[in-house]
Amino acid sequence: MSKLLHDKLHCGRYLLTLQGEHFRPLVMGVLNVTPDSFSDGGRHPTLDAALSHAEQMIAAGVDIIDIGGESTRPGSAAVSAAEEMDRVMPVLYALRDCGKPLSVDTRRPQVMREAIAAGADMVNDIEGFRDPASLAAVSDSEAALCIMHMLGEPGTMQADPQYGDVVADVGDFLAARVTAAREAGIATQRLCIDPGFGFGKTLAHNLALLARLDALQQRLQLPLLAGLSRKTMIGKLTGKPVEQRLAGSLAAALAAVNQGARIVRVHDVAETVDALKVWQAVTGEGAAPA
Ligand code: 7PJ
Repeated sequence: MSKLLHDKLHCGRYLLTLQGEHFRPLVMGVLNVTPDSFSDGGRHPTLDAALSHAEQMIAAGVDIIDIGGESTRPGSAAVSAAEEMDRVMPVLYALRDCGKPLSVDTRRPQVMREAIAAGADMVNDIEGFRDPASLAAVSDSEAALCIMHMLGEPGTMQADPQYGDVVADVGDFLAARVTAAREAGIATQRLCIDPGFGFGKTLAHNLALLARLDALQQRLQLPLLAGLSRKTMIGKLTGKPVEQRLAGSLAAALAAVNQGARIVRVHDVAETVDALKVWQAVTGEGAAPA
């Protein structure tokens, strides 16, 4: 497992161990706050559903909760800033004191600012903070940044993506964004990187990145976050629809941590936590499970 520049990720109110004796891979649980057509008809069905989902993730051993109000799946339509804020902010306020770091998955500087003011510990930007206003929104805070690579835009990114060498190209992009973040006054201890599986990548691109994740992490010496859960690449490999991708997603998460990923972003927290306990007992990486 490659060495990192820092032992702990400075994540708002929290310090998360990234290497050494007490390290174990961290599980980021996805909390989608999007209107549910199958709601039970409560007064705040979207909020209630999100909070009970968060409760389940906490009970299952989640390390970071990633709150998202905008769907960025390939081909998805954009939501307005007001709509995104209406979805995300009540969940942030409600979970503020839940004891787990809260991440906000957003591309909007305005949402970043409001979220940090409300207590968000991390900002996860699928655009990798390319917008200078996004770096400005997070610079004067303690929040961690997840800098993700995406080629193009969610609406069109899967239309024939091209790279020279995908690992080198993604590394170049991430290195440039890390430099920009440092120049904006953001401490290295607040940064993690993400190759952005499925964001402007073919199956071959995704597999090349997964197989060489540790090379990418070694180049930047920053903790790497991998999001593979239920993605199209799992569907392509298994022939399964999205609701039957659990086993494939667990295999992908293990492949990622085996390649040095420090954080995995997943939908199925309980199952991933179990898989990682077994992986860790076998590989002897970091801390023994309690
Ligand atoms: C990712 C993400 C990912 C980070 C999404 C989905 C699509 N943020 N947000 N990394 N994916 N950092 O979950 O399928 O891979 S939304």
